[in-house]
Amino acid sequence: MQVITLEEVDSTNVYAKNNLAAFEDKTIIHAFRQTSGRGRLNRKWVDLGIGNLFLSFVLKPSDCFNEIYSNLTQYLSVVLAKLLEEYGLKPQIKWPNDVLIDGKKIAGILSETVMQGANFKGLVLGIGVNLNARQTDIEAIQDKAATALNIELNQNIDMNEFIQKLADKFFADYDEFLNKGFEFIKSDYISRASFLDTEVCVKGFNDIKRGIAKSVNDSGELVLEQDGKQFVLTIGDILC
Ligand code: BT5
Repeated sequence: MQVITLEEVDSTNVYAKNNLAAFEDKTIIHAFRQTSGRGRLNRKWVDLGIGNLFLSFVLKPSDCFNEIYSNLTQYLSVVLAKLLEEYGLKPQIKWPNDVLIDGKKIAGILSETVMQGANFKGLVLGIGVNLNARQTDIEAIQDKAATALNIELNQNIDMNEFIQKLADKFFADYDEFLNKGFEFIKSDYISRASFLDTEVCVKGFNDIKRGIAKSVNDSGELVLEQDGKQFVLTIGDILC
């Protein structure tokens, strides 16, 4: 596992995608500053200053795309949740891959698939974790409640140690996850899920669905019940 460290970059995901051919499988791109961090669906990831984590895993698991790769964000959310538990926190996962502390967002995960024409080239799995943020900067994120590990623990966090632990945990079960898929992490995911058996509204591409979040199926999809009918959602955001 090689770690490439950059002082500043627009986005570790964009950098990894643009230079994918130059990187071996399992390379980690880490930047101290990220000027144009990307969230899902064209949203932004805010850089809360030096000491916060911006990192992308370059993954080249095979020559062709496998559905299981879509669940890597959920795999990483479980890995992160377990790591935060080692720091004494009680993280919760909000479908599909948000990691929250007491309902506040501490991390964001973004997976991007790289294709060349019809050929699958690899994946870039990015993660941002608020490790050392100031409360005043956190409050500047107005559309969502957010927090940081240093704020939760009232102490500074050693970023190198955190990266090492995150990478070790990620790769410890990575091969087994690729063989078995979401089912391999399902119980770990469900036991940390904050949304099951509650009424939720989920924003998809074109609509918002409201209903009871009944379960997460073996493919990691959300099963929603609305007026006695069940819907299976593959992508979306739980808004409330
Ligand atoms: C995400 O998107 O949560 C995925 C974020 C992935 C960021 C990493 S950093 C390394 C790599 N390189 C990149 O360019 N990206 C990845 P989404 O679920 O769309 O959430 C975005 C929303 O989270 C924003 O609209 C804000 O509401 C909120 N947000 C933005 N920055 C935040 C922060 N630092 N802490 C907590 N919440 C934040």
